[in-house]
Amino acid sequence: MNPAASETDAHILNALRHRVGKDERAAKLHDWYKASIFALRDTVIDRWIESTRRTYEEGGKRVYYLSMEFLIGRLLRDALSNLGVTDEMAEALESHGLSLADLEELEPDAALGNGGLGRLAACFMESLATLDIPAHGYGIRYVNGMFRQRIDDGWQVELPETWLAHGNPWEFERLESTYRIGFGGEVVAESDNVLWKPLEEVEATAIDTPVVGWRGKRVNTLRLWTATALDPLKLDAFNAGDHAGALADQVRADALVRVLYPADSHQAGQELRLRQEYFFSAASIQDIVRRHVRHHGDIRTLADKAAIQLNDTHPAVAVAELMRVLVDIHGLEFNEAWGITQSTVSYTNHTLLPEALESWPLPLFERLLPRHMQIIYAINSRVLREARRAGLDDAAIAAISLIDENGERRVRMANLAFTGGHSVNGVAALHTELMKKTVFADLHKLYPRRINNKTNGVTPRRWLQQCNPGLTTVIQDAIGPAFLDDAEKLSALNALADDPALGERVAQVKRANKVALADYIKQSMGLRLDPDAMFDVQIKRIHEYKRQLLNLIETVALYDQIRSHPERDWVPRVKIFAGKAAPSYHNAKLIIKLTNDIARRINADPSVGGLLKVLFIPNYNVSMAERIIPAADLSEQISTAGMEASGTGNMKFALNGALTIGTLDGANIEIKDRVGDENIVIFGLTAEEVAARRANGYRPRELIENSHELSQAVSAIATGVFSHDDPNRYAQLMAGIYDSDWFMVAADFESYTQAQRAVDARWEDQAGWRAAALRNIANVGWFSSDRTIGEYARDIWKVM
Ligand code: 26R
Repeated sequence: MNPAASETDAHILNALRHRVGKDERAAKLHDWYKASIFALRDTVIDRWIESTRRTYEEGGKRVYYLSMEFLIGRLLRDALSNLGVTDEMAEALESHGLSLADLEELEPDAALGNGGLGRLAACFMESLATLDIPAHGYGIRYVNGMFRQRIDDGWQVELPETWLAHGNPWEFERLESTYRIGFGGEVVAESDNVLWKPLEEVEATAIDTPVVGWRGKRVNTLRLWTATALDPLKLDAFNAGDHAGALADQVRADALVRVLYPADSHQAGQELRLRQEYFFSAASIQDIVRRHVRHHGDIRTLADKAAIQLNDTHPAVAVAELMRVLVDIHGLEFNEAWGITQSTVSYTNHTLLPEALESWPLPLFERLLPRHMQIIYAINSRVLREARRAGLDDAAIAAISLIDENGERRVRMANLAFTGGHSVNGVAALHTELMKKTVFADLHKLYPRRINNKTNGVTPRRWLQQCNPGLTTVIQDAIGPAFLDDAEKLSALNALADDPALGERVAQVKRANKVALADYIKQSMGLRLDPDAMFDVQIKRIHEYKRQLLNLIETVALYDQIRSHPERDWVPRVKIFAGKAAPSYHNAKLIIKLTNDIARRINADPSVGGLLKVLFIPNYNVSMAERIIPAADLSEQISTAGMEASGTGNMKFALNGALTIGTLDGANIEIKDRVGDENIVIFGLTAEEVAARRANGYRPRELIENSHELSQAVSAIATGVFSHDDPNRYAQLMAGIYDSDWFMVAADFESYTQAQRAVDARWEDQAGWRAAALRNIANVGWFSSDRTIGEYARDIWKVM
């Protein structure tokens, strides 16, 4: 063993004996797993303490990223890789006949998020540490994160995921960081200031997880809040026989941190969700203010030392909470407090879908947060007076108002977040332009300098180096290691894109990744895949705007074509789907069932002769993405133009050498601009064309009836060809396409099938495909979250 490995080995054995309490002769795999994490964790903690000391000594500005979701996934491989100790850990374990890969599989995914927004927060945390920016992430320590998806007879079934069941070696409780969080009650006047007297209170306690940056330069903190009742067990009630009553407060506190809301499409307006939002926002604001006062004395310098980024509107109530703390507790004048709040806070918007924009019924908001309601009225009167002075008309003023007066009155969280900060950013160029033209048009008129763009990015550590070590080695052999520290240096591959030897090596790695995925699918689903077929992948949340249906209808049409023209040179394809549906989203769940119905039929049909396979991989999560993306040939990014704010999966696929078939939506546009028109397959209506079609009375039925291929496919699904057990199962779903087709599936079908046949033609020219794959890898380094965070740091937070 080399010296580093034997030192690691000694460390593991010591942890096994003294922290796990096991003799190495009796240790089971999960004991070794724990011991390995404990051994590694010591190094992490040393760097963590060193980073924290340095931050205090330097006394500079810190970034606070407030997010209801952090979809971080597993941490073992990430920490090993970022600390550069993977090889010595693997070698130490091998000396006991153990494989590091097996141990890694024991770690549960930390799935404290739904999808794109939560995963972005996780990539940002890693890049903040990598760029050596002092930062804290603030969120909720959900006991049950994203649900586990099981597929029963083709249908999604949701089960609780118990990621904490066997303890979490990465977290540290910080009892000294405990705050009281109030709900309800009333506002009373006391001499010359007002005071909120809450009816209920719970305690929020910090639980910290270290976040290791690349090369371990800095370790930052992800601080997640958990809840405890002030009086967790009322002994007198218990002794009097009222066992439930004695525990009632703790049950209510537990509920706050019990589950992540699994909806990413419709805001349901549940009271518990608003309570969660306030709970973590208020705890975070109190923590930030306390740290500031302790280290800098004067609360009025807050904006010089703290930048608070709101990840969507979920923490928007932090604006009102900060105002409350500044005015009611620190005694500042309203105007001064407002100036400090605006200078400190900024907000990122992640969706334009009207049904996903948060607003709360005013009576609910007022009952739960009476003082915050007063503050929001006060903010609103300021903002509306400004609007009036600027000469805006009544319609514009109604749109700017923090209170929606159409029908039942509601508090608009986006307007609160927009007005409460100095920066409002979109997550891709098109999305940012659409923000200015649609939801925020009037606010943009009033504050024309506030909206700015920060195109999303992904961390190349997790999404290239860790998930695709084979490709990483090939790239390093070709262009040297500089790209490991600066992903934009991948551009050196451009000069080698047509080198057949390099193309061959990249293709070998891709094939090995496909074989590994096929093995996994064989084991877990019993399905045999041909690794030489094109792996065509659409993995993301199931949503009508993401148009899994367009892909499925095209799959059915292709199936028809293969059966009618078996003599043609069809390119063998494996169509891979995965993703979760919000439990209350009926059509999304039906789309999962349809995928499985189509898969069963096609996979069992000998007449397609193995040319087409369809599969839905259950329980898509971060770890599953890390397995699938390196094995993909084709990346499906086919949302209705104007509806996907950015997308980040699109970036991960391109970075791993998949070609994209996509619409001119979100970051696809910027990917096209960087990889070049010849290295991506674009189809479909533009966002402007979609808007024009909708405005001019779109008639999908005519379109469908005029296309033989499309009408065959849609009517086959509608009439039960894939659902003999329930022929009407998809009648309504398909009627939606005939009658309204809001997502323009029919309008884009022709263009999509043509694009797919163009993809086939490219595949036939393997040398051309490999060169295009290389040009994708070479030119998407810009989509590193290091670049994105660099822009936030310079333009919004002023910390670089
Ligand atoms: C209010 C509640 C129901 C809710 C709505 C929407 C909860 C969560 C969401 C998730 C949304 C905001 C989301 O994940 N948006 C995605 O953000 C990614 C990161 O910016 C984008 O890449 C992606 O396009 C966008 O859909």
